[in-house]
Amino acid sequence: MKYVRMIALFGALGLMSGSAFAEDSGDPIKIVTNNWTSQVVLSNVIGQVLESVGDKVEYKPSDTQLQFTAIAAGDMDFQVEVWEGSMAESFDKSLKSGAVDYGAHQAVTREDWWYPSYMNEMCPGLPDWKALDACAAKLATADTGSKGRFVGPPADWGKHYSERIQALKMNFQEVPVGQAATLWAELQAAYDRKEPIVLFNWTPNFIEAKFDGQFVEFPKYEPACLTDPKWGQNPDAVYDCGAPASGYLKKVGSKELDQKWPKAAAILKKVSFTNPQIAAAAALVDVDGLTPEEAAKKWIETNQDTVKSWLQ
Ligand code: TMO
Repeated sequence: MKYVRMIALFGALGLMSGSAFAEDSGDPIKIVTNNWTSQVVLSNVIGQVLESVGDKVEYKPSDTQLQFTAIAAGDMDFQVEVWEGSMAESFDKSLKSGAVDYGAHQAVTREDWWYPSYMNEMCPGLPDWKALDACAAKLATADTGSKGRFVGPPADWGKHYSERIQALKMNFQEVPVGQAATLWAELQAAYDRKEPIVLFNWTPNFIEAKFDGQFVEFPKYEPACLTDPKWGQNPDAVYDCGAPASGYLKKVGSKELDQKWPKAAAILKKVSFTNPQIAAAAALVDVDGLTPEEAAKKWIETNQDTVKSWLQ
C-alpha cells in the first residue's frame, strides 16, 4: 500500500522514469536522525524521496555532536539539519577530517533562551537579559533555591548555558531536560497558569504557531565570544554572549556519499527547506500526532513542487 502510494505520487509528478542520474550502490544509505521532531520528519522526507528513486535507506539515531565524527569516518552518510547555534564547532571540526558541507537551506535559525510574552509585564525591561536577571526571584523554584530556573536543553545539544550564566554572573541555574518533549510540557504547564518560565527554544519550530513568546536578548553574538576570553563584558570568560540570531541551517554528508550514491548526493545538494516548511514538519508530529513516517508522507504530498525541484 505504502509502496503503491509512493509510486502513484511520484508517477504523477513524472519523477520515476528517465533518470539522468548515475547509478547508485544498492547498499543502504545511512541517514542520521537526532532528537528533535523536525529533524526526524525531514530525514524521513528525504529518505522516502530517495526510496522513490530506487535507493535503499536506513535511519541511524545519533548524538548531536558525535554524529559529525561518524559522518567524517564514513560510518553514517548524511544529516539534514546542522544548526549553527548548537553544532558549528563540531561541524567545522568534521569538515577538516573528511565530512562534506552539502550546503545551506534557505531557512534562518535561532536557538536561545525564550519566554512567554505575558512575562513582559512581570519583568519590566524584557527581552533584555539584564531585566531577566533582575527578575530571577520570580523564576526561583525548590530545585534552584534563590536562583532563577532556566529550563535547559538536553546535554548533547552543545550549548554552554551554565558557562554563560557564570560568564555573565547571572543569578540563574540551568536545569536541563532529558528530551525535547519535557521542554514543551513545562511550557504548556506554565502557560496554562500564566506563570513565569524561561526555557530553551528555537525557530523554526511548531512552538511559534501555538505560543506567544520571545527570545531573551543577550549580548550580540560574535565568533570571538566563543574563543577569546577578552571579548565581551567578562574579560576572563568565553560564552559571555547570546547565540547567533540569524544562524544557518546546513546539510552534512560523508565523502563516500558522493562516491557510492552520486544520485542521492546530487539530490541532497539541492534540498533546501524554508522556515515554514520546517515548522510544519514539526507540527505534523507535535501538534497533529502523526508518526514521523506518516508526517513525512503528508509533508511530501503538500510540498510536491519543492520535492520536484530536488529531482530535476
Ligand atoms: C538543535 N536544536 C534545533 C534542537 O536546537
